[in-house]
Amino acid sequence: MQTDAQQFPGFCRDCLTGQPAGMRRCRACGSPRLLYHAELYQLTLAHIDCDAFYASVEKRDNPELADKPVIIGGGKRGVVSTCCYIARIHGVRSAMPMFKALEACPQAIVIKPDMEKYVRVGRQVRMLMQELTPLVQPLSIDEAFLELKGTERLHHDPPARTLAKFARRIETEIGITISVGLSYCKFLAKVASDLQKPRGFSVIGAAEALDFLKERPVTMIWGVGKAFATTLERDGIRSIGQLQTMEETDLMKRYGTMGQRLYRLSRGQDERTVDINGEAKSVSSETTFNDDLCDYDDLVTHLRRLSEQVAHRLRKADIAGQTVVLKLKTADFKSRTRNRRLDSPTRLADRIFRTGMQLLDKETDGTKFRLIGIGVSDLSNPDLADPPDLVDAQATRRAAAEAAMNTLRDKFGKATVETGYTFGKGGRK
Ligand code: DCP
Ligand code: MG
Repeated sequence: MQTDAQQFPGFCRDCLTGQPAGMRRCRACGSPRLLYHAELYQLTLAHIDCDAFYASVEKRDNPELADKPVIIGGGKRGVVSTCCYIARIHGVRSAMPMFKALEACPQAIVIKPDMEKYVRVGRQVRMLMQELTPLVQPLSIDEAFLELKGTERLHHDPPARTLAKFARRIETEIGITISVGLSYCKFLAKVASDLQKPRGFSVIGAAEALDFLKERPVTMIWGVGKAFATTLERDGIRSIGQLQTMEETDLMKRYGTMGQRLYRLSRGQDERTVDINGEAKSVSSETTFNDDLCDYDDLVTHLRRLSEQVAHRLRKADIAGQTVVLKLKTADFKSRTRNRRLDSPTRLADRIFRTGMQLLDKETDGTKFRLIGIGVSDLSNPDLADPPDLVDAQATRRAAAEAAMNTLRDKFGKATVETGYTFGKGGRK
């Protein structure tokens, strides 16, 4: 007997019935969510990302919220962690200060993040992913790459259908929704999963890769952040199509190894495979200054903010790190990296920050810097992180102070409480 996949060029994402070419609605259930693509049954590399993850979990647990705009955040930093798609219609976005978000959407319901719950749900999703294939590479709490090559026999279906079934299963068993990107490489699978959110399923095949990328902005390329995009823009480069016309040697001369990445990814060439051990080796945040800085206090202000970002990302990825890494780049582009290994892993902004300050202290000798970064390596699971500190009573007090501050912030909102270092300048102590 022929399978649906052999017989029909497409299928329905709701009931999985195979569809003859050109259908607009499913011939069995009437759903418009049909999937067709010339390479549909050849592609095997997927990226899966949960939709409005924290907000979806909260909506699942409180059905009264279903049709209301929901914002998660307002805890420690007074910013939006995420918001549901209804709140997004009003312009609310992740990382927006809470007061701005509430200006945009005053009727929104704000919920404080419950990290433990999100970590638990994230793990459940991951366990179901591992039933599809052993080749799962998590990237953060709510997303992963999956390689489904060779799973056809196990699932009696090609990867595209297996993934659609999986999306249904997450909805019924976990109660949240996901978006799927299917392609032949990691770069485009990740791009694809973002194209149709929420409840999306997008396919980017090898044949269309060049055309698809041509009109897109360079920021779509993995590794091109704001600062690098500005550099490219200064050189007149905005679209990936422009990169497609440039020589590899030219790009490498201009931008070093990043130039090589631009060359390859702009052409849809990405040989990276799904690597179950390939989780990040370090987590860091850095910033390039508008004007070079040499003053310790100025640098410390940035360090505090960056440490909080790192701690936030560690929590989001459910990991901890034991070595703190300070990175500096001098005005004449020389890099300095300084490490210190802690006696236990950490995910606390305060510990990262204080270690960073000690490392920075030795470097501020009048040298002008154009960039500062802070991060942690030696990543591990967070179970052993930040044990109650018996030796350093100071640290315990600071942790208690941090907790008390968080409570105050949650109660009175945004900038009521700020540490001496983010608000105004801390002194060198
Ligand atoms: N997150 C956060 N702060 C940010 C970005 C994200 O706390 N600046 C948290 C909340 C998100 C979760 O991480 O729910 C996953 O991040 P995503 O970038 O995948 O965002 P969402 O899942 O919320 O939305 P999307 O549907 O765009 O994936
Ligand atoms: Mg997500």
